[in-house]
Amino acid sequence: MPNLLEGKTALVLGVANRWSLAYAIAQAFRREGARLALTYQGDRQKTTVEELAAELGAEMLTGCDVTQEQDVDRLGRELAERFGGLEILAHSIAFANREDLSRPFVETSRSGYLLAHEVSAYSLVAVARIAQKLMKTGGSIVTLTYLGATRVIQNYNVMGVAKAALEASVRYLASDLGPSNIRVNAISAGPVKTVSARGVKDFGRLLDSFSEKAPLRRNTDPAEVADTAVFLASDLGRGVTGNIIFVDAGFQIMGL
Ligand code: 1JT
Repeated sequence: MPNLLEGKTALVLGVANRWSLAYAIAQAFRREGARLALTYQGDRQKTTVEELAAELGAEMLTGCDVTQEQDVDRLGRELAERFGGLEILAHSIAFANREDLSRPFVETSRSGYLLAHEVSAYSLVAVARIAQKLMKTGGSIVTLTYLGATRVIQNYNVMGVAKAALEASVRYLASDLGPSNIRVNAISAGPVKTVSARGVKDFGRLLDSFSEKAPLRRNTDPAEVADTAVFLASDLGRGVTGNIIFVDAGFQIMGL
């Protein structure tokens, strides 16, 4: 089913390396004929993301630290100059301090709590504001979340609280931007062995118990998360906004 995104321009935030969910999403968008713009977070990621951007045939690559308002504003201006507008925005960014994903949640520091929320939740609001200006004939904003937003999942801790804020932000943004024909949704992915997740305590064990319990008896493949992002970004998803779609091999329906 090629060309579902023909004639559309997509901004993908959060490509850090080949294992990033954002990379799988950018690949799928490109496969479907979208023009691509990517951002990288800092100088440390620049070279890696430059290579990936070239492989993907991205037409724009720029640095953007979402905690810096001037970076976000500059991103908006560069997109306007290069493409004149935007139809798709994929937000695949999160951060929490390592120690906040291993110690008891009650030990979360004020600064760790604020940092996780700023990077993982507020950033969606900041980029939605620039998208609103660029998406003149409507568009689709997609972000990534995780079950830890609504259930207590050992060690997910402050990220779960930040994802709860992100999911609520999806609903408020969907309400604000709906009249401009801009849809806002989240994909709740099952755990994926990305570079960020690899450093998480007992992550391998979590993946094993996940695949034992999930109805499909396997883990989540980044490509299937990406294909759901294509659906939401394409006209096939035109009636869907403010939703959290689970792409998790069915894991979240299970009780015991
Ligand atoms: C971050 C990290 C956000 C890992 C993430 C994340 N969203 C999902 N994961 C995977 C994950 C992590 C834990 C978990 C289950 C899944 C790493 C740091 C940056 C932000 O716990 C059961 C901890």
